[in-house]
Amino acid sequence: MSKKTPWISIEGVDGAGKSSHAETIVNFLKDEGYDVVSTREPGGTELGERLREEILRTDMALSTEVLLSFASRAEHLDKVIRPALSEGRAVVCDRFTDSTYAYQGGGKGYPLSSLLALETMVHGGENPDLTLIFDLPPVESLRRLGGTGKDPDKFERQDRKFFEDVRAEYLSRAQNDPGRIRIVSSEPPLPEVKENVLVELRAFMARFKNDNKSSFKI
Ligand code: Z5A
Repeated sequence: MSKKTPWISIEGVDGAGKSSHAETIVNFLKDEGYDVVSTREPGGTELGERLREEILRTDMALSTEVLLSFASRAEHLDKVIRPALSEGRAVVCDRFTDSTYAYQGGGKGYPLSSLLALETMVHGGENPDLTLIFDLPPVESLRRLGGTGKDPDKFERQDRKFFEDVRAEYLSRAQNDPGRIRIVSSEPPLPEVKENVLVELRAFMARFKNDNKSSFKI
């Protein structure tokens, strides 16, 4: 039997600290002995990166935005995620389907039942083994983003109410799927958040090895 390898996604409102902690997660998995593929959504493939530019920069109908997000995801699963996992590599994905529920569902009001139908079509039962949501009140995330000097994309130009709705949807998903989704508060200083990330990763890895005991036998 081939060894099952972990797939971790990271989520959160803009500026909540995903990028700041992605490296910690990758290094943790490397220390556990895995080859790690680090990837992102929208994007992760050549076509996905082209779709990303459209999704982030072009004004479009909400259903178009949803369909392009899932199109990027279909390509990503087919070309990057499934091959990596089946070759025994671990995957760290900066955003995945929880983002679509949070931004297009919670933030923009696209029906969650339609998102579920698309999720079922595009990735069936496949989901990350662990999702870390970096949680931060929007007032603070907007303050942090204001300090980056980056040209804001169309999501970053949304108002505080939008980010509050995005955050609420993330928190609701975490409550409904506590086995997969863990919340990490991004309010404390970076070193403290990093330590909390490591606590979550150690607990996850112990569960993951236990749940997949048979594939860890040599
Ligand atoms: N999107 C969507 O709508 N639907 C979908 O299905 C998918 C995505 C998949 C791009 O995502 C957009 O795509 C996203 C949703 C949409 N909305 N936007 N914009 P992205 O992940 O590429 O972009 P982002 O969310 O804006 O990520 P980011 O700018 O890289 O932010 P971050 O990774 O969460 O934060 P950071 O760069 O690590 O930190 C931001 C700043 O805060 C930085 O200066 C840090 O040094 C600082 N920071 C971080 N943590 C701390 C702490 N603890 N204390 C103090 N300062 C901190």
